[in-house]
Amino acid sequence: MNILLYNPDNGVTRNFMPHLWMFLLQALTPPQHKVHLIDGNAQPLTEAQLSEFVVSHDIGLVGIGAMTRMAARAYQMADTARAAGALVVMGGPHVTEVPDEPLGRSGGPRHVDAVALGEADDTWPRIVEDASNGALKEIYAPVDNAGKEVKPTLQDYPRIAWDRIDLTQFDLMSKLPRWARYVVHRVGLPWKTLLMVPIESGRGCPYGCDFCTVTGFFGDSIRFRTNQSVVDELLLIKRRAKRDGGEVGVFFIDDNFAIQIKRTKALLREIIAQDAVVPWVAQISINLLRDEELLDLIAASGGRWIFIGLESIDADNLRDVNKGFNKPADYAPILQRMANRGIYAITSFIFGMDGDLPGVADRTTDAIESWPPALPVFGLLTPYPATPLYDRLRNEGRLTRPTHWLDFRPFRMAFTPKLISVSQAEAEVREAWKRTYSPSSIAAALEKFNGRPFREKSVFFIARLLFRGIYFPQMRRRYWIQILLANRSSIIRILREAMSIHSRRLNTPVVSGARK
Ligand code: B12
Ligand code: SF4
Repeated sequence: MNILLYNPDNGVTRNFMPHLWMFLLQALTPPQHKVHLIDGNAQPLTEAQLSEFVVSHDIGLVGIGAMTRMAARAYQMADTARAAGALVVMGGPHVTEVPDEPLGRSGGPRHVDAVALGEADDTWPRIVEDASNGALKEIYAPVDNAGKEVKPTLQDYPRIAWDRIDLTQFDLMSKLPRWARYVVHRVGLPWKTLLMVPIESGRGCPYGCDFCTVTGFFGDSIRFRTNQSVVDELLLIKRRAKRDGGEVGVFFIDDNFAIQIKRTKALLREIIAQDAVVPWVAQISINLLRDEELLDLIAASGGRWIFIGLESIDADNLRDVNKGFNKPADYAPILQRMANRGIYAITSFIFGMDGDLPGVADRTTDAIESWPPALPVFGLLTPYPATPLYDRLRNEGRLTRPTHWLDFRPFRMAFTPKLISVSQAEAEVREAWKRTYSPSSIAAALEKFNGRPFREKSVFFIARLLFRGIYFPQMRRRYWIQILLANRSSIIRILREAMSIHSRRLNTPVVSGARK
């Protein structure tokens, strides 16, 4: 049977890296079936194109995965695939949280033939076999014979063939126009390709923050792959980068990469010992980053960026959403200790919390500007189904758009906050993005790199220009021209610095035979 695994786009933003689930399920598919992968974030498809693909490739089964914000688009594409004659199964966090919705049991139309609940590592091969035998069931749940939920241990994690997979659609370099590639090369980043590959080393986070689906979905039972299997995957990726003459970065997509610090340190030591070091990004909560030995190991093993859910600079807000383990007083010193080692933070903030007042954007941005340079991101508190936040707001009668995902609108509130109006909360988030990514703010952040290696500064600059694109439409050439023009002073300064480093290098006499 021919299978298509498809991740819809949301029509608004782009992701910079492929979704892991499709590569994982491909690796778990019984070998007699042929699997095609399309990630709509990198390769947007219209309904007509999807239909044409299904028919021309004789696709028997389409597997669709989607975050809540992509649900409406996913259903639209599921309808299209079914109309083109394929069976459709959906999986992932959203349909696990509201399985009746895609199955048409909650009053709306039916969009899928089957739903895979929870982690599908063990159920996927069964789904494929049932579909190819014409015996697809409606619901697949990861349970044992007694009906008890079984979570994959990850001890026998499959080998994902990163050395053979075509990742052209995710090459960040290929997305840049030729002249921009030239600029990037001049600032000291000489790669032909630049890929970001998702890897997981473990699953689960027990912290249970009220707005987060992770504890409910992956459970509070934390599971890890063996260190060796992670190291082997890194070595595979490293070999690929060498072969392509490019750079490959890794995103450890674990929800909280250092949740068991001892295990994380052991993994990082193995990465260093087996020379599996590649530049990497991970998500770690700030409380775990107090550990200086962990920071040393992160730096030595290639860790460059850490995504940290700081959420708020207000301790009461944090307690309200069950994230009181974040201590705002810790933020600056921890970020500084990271920056001293060349590790920078993607700091994530949420507005619209119950303690937020008008002006929260300015207060938060003032704080951010007093810290070491980072890539801040801002969102609105969003009640995802099956989270404690969703249930609380529903019980309090505060949900204004209880099925907000069926009418996805980026940066729009779905409930009424307490001390701030809906429109004010939405304005605050716009203001925070505008101020933080303004050319003057970017220039000020670059000043903070004095004394640090030039490469850190140039990578930071490029990342700061690109990163916003994950959250805002930045797909058209017009946006890029605007951004580059607005930041021309910083670009010129960086280019001048690159040239002076280049000419200093050319003028440095090479002492024959000297090796250190
Ligand atoms: C990496 C990641 C990102 C990356 C990008 C995604 C990418 N390209 O990989 C970045 C950082 C950009 C990102 C951004 C956002 N993310 Co995110 N992200 C994740 C993260 C950490 C890992 C995803 C992953 O690969 N997991 C590992 C794989 C193996 O698990 P999985 O995807 O769930 O797949 C398994 C099952 O679900 C199932 N499955 C999944 N799909 C399918 C399909 C089929 C057919 C089948 C059978 C099975 C199946 O099988 C898989 C194996 O068991 C998850 C949390 C998490 N741990 O999952 C959050 C998560 C997916 N993100 C989330 C959110 C909310 C966001 C943002 C909206 C945050 C924000 N407010 O800005 C943005 C949206 C950006 C955008 N442009 O749309 C939520 C989604 C909640 C929800 N119900 O939708 C999650 C779950 C985290 C959370 N805190 O709750 N994210
Ligand atoms: S620490 Fe992060 S992953 Fe863990 S429950 Fe909180 S928000 Fe979710």
